[in-house]
Amino acid sequence: MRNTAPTDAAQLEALETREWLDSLDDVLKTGGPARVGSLLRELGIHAQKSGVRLPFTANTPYINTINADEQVPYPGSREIERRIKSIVRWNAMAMVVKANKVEDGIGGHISTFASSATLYEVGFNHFFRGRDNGNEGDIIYFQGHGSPGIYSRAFLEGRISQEQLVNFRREFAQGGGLSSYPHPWLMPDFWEFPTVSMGLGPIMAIYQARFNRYLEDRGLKPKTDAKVWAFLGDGETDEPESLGAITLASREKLDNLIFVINCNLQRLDGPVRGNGQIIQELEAIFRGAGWNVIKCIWGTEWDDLLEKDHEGLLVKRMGEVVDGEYQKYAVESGAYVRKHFWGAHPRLLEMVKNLSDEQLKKLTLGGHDPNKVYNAFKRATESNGMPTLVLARTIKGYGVGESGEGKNVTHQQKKLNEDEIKAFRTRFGIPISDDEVAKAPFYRPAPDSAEMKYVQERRAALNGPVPRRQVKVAPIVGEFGDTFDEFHKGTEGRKASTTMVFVKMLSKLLKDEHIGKFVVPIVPDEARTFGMEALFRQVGIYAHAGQLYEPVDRDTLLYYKEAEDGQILEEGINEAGSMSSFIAAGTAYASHGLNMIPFFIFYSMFGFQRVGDLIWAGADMRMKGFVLGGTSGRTTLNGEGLQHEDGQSHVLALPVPNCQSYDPAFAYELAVIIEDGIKRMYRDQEDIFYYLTLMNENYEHPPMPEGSKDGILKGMYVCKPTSKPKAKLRAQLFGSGTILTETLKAQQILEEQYNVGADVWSITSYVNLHRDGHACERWNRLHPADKPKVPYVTKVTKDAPGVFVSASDYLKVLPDSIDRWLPKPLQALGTDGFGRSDSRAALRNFFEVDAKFIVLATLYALMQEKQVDADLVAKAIKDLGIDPEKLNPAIS
Ligand SMILES: Cc1ncc(C[n+]2csc(CCOP(=O)(O)OP(=O)(O)O)c2C)c(N)n1
Ligand SMILES: [Mg+2]
Repeated sequence: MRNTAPTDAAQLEALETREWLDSLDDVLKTGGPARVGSLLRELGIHAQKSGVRLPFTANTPYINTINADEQVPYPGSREIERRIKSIVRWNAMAMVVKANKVEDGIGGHISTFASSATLYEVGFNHFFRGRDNGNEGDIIYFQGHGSPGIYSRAFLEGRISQEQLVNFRREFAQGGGLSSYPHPWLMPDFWEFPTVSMGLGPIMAIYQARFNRYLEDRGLKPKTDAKVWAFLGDGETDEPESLGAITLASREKLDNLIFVINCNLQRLDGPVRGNGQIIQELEAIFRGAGWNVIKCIWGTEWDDLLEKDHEGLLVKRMGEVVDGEYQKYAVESGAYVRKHFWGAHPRLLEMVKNLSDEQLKKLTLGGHDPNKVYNAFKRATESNGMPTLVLARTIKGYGVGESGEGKNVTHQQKKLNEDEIKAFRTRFGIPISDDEVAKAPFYRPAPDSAEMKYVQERRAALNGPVPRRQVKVAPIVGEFGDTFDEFHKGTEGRKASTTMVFVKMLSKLLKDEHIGKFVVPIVPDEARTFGMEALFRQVGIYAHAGQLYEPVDRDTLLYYKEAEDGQILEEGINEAGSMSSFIAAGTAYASHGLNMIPFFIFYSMFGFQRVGDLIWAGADMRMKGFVLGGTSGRTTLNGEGLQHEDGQSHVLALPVPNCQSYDPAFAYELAVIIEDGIKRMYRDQEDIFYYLTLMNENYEHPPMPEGSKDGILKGMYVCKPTSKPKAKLRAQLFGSGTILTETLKAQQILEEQYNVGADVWSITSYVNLHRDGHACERWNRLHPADKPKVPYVTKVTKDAPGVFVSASDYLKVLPDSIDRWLPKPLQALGTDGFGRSDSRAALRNFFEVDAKFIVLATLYALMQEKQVDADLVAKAIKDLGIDPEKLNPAIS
C-alpha cells in the first residue's frame, strides 16, 4: 500500500487549508453568502478572544469586486458601441492634434480621455440620464481635462458643429469655439459643473448629492433615483478636497452618489503611487469611510486565468506588483510581461503557456472592458444606503501608440506624427484613407448609419443629452419689501451690530410667504458666534435621519433641533463643505428649476482667503445667493488677532467678476442691498452673487436718508452732510463699515475744533465704484468722438468742496482704486498689515484708522493745498495724542 500521509509541515498546512476552504464552500452552498459572513465574523471574534491579533485591513484582494459568475449580460450591441467609441476616440484625438497644428502650444489633452473612453461610453449608452420630458436627470461631473472626449461625443450626437470642434480652445475664432474645460460661464447651454481645478469636483459632488436629498426631504422636489456621478483622476485624489468630505457621504447614506475614479496609475509627472497601489489605497480609505467600493481591475480575458488559479498564486501576484511596475508592463512587450509578471512562479508560467506574447500583452484591463464597466456601474446604481466608488483600472494614453501609451510624458502629449495618427486610425478602424489621414480629419458617419441611429436611440431612451445646461426656472413672484421696510427706520437709539440686524432680517425672510421656503441658511459651526441660534428652533437644522436623541438643551427655548425637514445647513467646522453646499443651492435654479436663496455666513477671514478657488468655481457655475463674511474688519473683531482679523476679503472678492461686494455700515444699507440683490438674482435672473461683510460692533443705526438708495447700491452716498457748509475749510470724508462711526466722530472734531466743514459719505462698495470707473474709461477710449461717460464717483463728487480722506477696515488699495476719478487725490487710511489681539480702540490707533487719524489726514491734506500751515498740523498731532514715531502697522 502506498503511503499517502503528509510528509512535512508545509503539506500538512496545505491540507488543513484545503479542508477549511472545502468547509467554507459547503457553508456557502447550503447557507449562502450571509451565513459565510456571519461565520467569518464569529471566527474573527473567537480568534481575538483567544489572543490572535489580526492586522487591520480594509482591503479586499487585488481582483474585481464582481465575480464573473455574478455578472449580468451586456444589454447593448457591443459591436456598434465599439465602433461608436472608436469614432469618439478618433475625433477627440483629432481635435487636440488639429488645435495644436493651427496654434502651437494651445494645449489640450489626448491621453486622459484615451484612458477613460470606455467609462464614458458605457455611461452615455446605458446610464447617464438627461432631463427631457420633465425627467429628473443625473448630475454628472466630468473630469475636466477629459473634455475633448465629451465634445467629441456631443459632435456625434449632432449637438456640436464641426466648426466648433475645429475651434477647440480658440473661443474667439469665427463661428465660435469650445472652451478648454467645463466652464458654464463660457458655454452656458452645455457645461453645468466646472471640475478642472482638481479636487473641487469631488467635494462639490458630495454636497450636491446631499443637497438633492435636502430638497427631497424638505418636500421641494419629489424623491427620485437620479444619481450624482463624479468622474475623477487617480492623481486628483491627492487633493485634500477630493477625500476630505467622503465621510459626510456615508454618514448621510448618499446612495444617490457615485464616484468613478479612472485609475490609469498616472498623473501629470509620473506614477500616482509608483511604489504602492493606488487602487488598494483608495479602496481602504473609502471602505474605511463607509463607502461601497467596486473594483473593476481586470478585463474578461482574465476570468479564465483566475478560474484556474486554485492555489491563489495569481491573486497573490496581482496584489504584490507595485503600480510603477504595472505601468511598465503597459509599455513593454508580451515577452517582458511573461518574464516579469508571470515568471514570478513556475505554476504561473504554466497557466499562460498556451498564450502567445501578443495575447499576453493584449489581456484587457477592467476599465477598458465594456462588460466589466457595465456591471460595475449597474451595481453602483443599485447601491442601497451607501455611496459607491468605482475604481476602474485603465492605461493612460490607451491607443495613442508607442510614443504615448503608458509613458510618463503622455499627459502632456498634444501632437501625434503621421505614422502615429495612421496607427491610431488602423487600430480603431476609422474609415479614412492613407492620403487623408495625416490631416486627422473629423469623421461622422451618415445620419442613417447604424452607429448614428444607435447613438440617437440610446440617448432618447435615457431622456436626452448630457451634459446640457438648461435654465427653465420661472422668476420669483410676489412682493417681499415689507420684510425690509422696518430696517429703513434705523434702530431708534438702540445699539446693534450689522450681524444682529442681518440675523433679524434672515429670520423674517424665512417667514416670508413667497420666498421663505427657498431660503437656505448655511453655517460652519458659527451660528452662536453670529447670534443665530434662535433659528435652530425656528426652522430646524437639516438632518436626513431626523433627531435620534433628546438634545441636552431640550428644556430651553432655543434648543438644538435637528429635523428631517430642517432648513439650516449646519456644516460643522468646514468652510469648503459649506461653500460646496452654497454652490449646490446657488445653482439649484439651473440644476433643479428651484429659486433657492442661500445665505452662507462664515468668519470673514476663512472665506475668500480659505475657499477662494471654490468661490471661483461657483462663479463660473453662475451661482446665486449671499455669502456673508461675519465678524469682519481688521480692527472690528477685536482680541482675536492675526489669523482672524480680516482686512482683505473685499480685495480678494474684487477679481471675481460676477461677485457684488459690499461693506455696509447701517441697517438700512444692508436692507437695501439684500432686497435689491434678491430682485436682481431671482426676479431679473442676473447670474450674480453677493459678498457682504458683517460686523460685531454695536452702535446706533440712523434712519435711511431720503434718496440714498441709488447711492447705496452704486457704492457711495452722503450719509451725513456737514453742519458747516459755509466754512472756509472743507473736506469730504469717506467711511465704510464700522469705521464709518470713526469718520462721523472725526467730522464732529473737525467741525468743533478745527472749523472744517466735512461731509461724511458711506462707501458701501469700492469694488462697484472701481468697476464702474473702468467701464466708463474703456467705453470712452473706444468711442472717442462720442460724449464721454462719467464714472459715478466723478458724477457725485465733482462739485464736492475741499479735500478727500477715506478710512476703512480694509486695505488702502480699495480707496486707491477709485482715486483717479475724484476731483483731487485721496488721503487713504486702511488696515494693511498683520492684525493683533487688543481692544478696538487700540487696534484702530495701531492701524491709524480712528477718528484722530482721520482728522490728521484731513488737516494734512489741507496743508498740502496750503489752506493750513504745518504748525497747525504738528500741533494737532500733539493735541490728538498721536505718536509720530509709532510703528508702521503695514510692516510690523
Ligand atoms: C488644483 C490643480 N492643480 C493642478 C492641475 C493641473 N493638472 C491638470 S491634469 C493633471 C494631472 C491629472 O492626473 P489624474 O488626476 O491622475 O488624471 P488623469 O489625466 O491621469 O486621468 C494636473 C496636475 C489642475 N488642473 N488643478
Ligand atoms: Mg491618472
